[in-house]
Amino acid sequence: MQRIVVLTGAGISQESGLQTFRGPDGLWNNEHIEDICTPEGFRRDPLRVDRFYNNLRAGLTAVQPNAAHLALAGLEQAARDGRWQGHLTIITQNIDDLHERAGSHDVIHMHGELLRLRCTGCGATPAWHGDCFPDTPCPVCHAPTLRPDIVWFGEMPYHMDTITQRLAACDLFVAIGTSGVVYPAAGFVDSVADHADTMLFNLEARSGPSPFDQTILGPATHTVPAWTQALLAQ
Ligand code: BV8
Repeated sequence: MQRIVVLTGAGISQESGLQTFRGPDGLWNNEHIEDICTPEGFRRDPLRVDRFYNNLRAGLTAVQPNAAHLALAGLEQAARDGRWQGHLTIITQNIDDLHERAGSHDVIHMHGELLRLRCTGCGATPAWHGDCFPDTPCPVCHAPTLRPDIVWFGEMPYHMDTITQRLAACDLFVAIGTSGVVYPAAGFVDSVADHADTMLFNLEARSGPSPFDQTILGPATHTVPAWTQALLAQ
């Protein structure tokens, strides 16, 4: 039984039309990370942060999963059908729902989800498809204490216990479309190096020595389907 853990970043959703963070038209080119993607930034100006994520949330309805998302969903389906003797876990840094819309079920959103809010009053995490503002009442406790259910810098990523277990048990770790800048996700490859093979699928080579055994360059919609098809042909 092959146990594969895939870590995805913004690059897997780029060809669906969603912006990456640090590319030529990166999301962070126009915003200051510390003003948007930190609890301090939210405390300082909650309306600015709510508007940023309202805009991203509205943009989700205009995009579709791409061939890379679909290839990973197809691999998970093949395991369910018995066509592949393996187990696939997707850990995503992305807050979009494209893995789920492609048909993947075992998806761990370590940085939260755009289509969910969190009430800092009662802890409720309601699914949310519309806009949220500082005075939007929590649907459970009715207090105006809702925020995006997203992990900002300085906050604990979600599901770290499960992630640690899956990484410890895998025999192949695959990173797709991530710049390897943000921790702890960027350190996963080092944590598996003693017991798993590692592969990076990325549009361009990263600077400096690579911690990955293999690097496959190119757009994810080409490289990922080729990889999963080869796996299923084995
Ligand atoms: C934490 C929120 C404690 C949602 C995000 C100094 C050293 C080490 C660490 C730190 C440090 N100082 C501070 C830290 C911690 C900090 C950190 O890592 N800072 C960095 C900047 C140094 N991390 C944290 O604060 C984290 N929390 O550490 O808590 C802890 C630690 C361990 C265990 C428990 C607790 C919380 C980090 C979460 C921040 N939230 N997003 C949102 O707004 O989206 S980060 C955001 O950027 C993403 O979520 C993602 O994780 C991250 C990186 O983005 P990528 O996905 O990699 O995208 P990027 O644009 O950078 O790259 C895209 C890549 O795709 C490129 O390489 C490109 O070539 C490629 N690509 C493009 N197109 C394609 C493609 N590839 C293939 N095909 C294509 N078509």
